[in-house]
Amino acid sequence: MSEQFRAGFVTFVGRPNVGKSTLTNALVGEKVAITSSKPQTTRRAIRGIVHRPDGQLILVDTPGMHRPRTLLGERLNDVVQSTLADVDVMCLCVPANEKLGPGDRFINEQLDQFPKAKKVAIVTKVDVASKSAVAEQLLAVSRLREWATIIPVSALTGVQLDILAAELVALLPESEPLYPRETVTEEDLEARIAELIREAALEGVSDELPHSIAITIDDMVDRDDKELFEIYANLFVERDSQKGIIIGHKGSRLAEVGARARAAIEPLVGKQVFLSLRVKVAKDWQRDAKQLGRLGF
Ligand code: GDP
Ligand code: K
Ligand code: MG
Repeated sequence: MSEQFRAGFVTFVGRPNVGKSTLTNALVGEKVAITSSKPQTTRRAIRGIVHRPDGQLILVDTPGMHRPRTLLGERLNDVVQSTLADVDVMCLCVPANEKLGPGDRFINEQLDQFPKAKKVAIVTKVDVASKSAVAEQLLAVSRLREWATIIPVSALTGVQLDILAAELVALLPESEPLYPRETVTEEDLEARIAELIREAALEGVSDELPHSIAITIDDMVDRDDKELFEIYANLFVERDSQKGIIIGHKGSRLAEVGARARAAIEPLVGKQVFLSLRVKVAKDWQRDAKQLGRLGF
């Protein structure tokens, strides 16, 4: 009575901050996508891989669909479009604690462009909503379209995560595993480290600054002789005034960013980390094609 193994691609879409990256990490069981309370935290299509006895979920975490305002915004939308072209299941995430709005409806309508993908609705953050609010949200969501299934979850408390994973696997095609058991993400180490530094830098900055921060890595040295992992990184902002904010009084803020980043990177590399973090200005890089290329977009 062996059930067929299933494997395929699943993506979470939804407005910024509805919990897509947190859900990805919770399902994978490891931090593969950075999260924060700031919009535009996710800039790349990250694949987190969930291994289960019944199948393999390859999670594609998108930067989110929004109307582009800058060249960076346009590039991000291109990433979303090409990522979504061949996924098996698309999950619209809406938080339990906020009424459905035009943003949710806009993204729901975008799903029509991908008729082959199965559509699932996920009501996120049920830990911060009352039972009746969750029920109301489930009802509102059910009216948006015909869903393969609608599932309420909390990535924070883990409520219903196993059921979500099982339901998603059931919607995938029969297939051999697509990734080896030990692989949890396709992102390389350098990209993950850059993202962890960016996450550390995002904490505590005001809402317009996150869009202006980009991280590049000049060099990584795994020193066998010293039990030390050295990272030489740059933190780019767009204006001189932002440089001051990031560095803080007598460098205090930058020191905090460095400490937070090191604490996040050390479990990943399994070693003590030395981090050199230089703050640089790349004037208006979000709107400049050449600079976008240099920063990896
Ligand atoms: P994304 O922009 O959709 O990827 O959202 P994130 O995963 O970055 O999460 C945005 C914010 O919501 C963060 O502050 C998370 O800690 C918070 N969050 C995510 N999932 C949950 C959840 O299940 N419960 C609660 N209470 N907060 C959550
Ligand atoms: K976010
Ligand atoms: Mg995200």
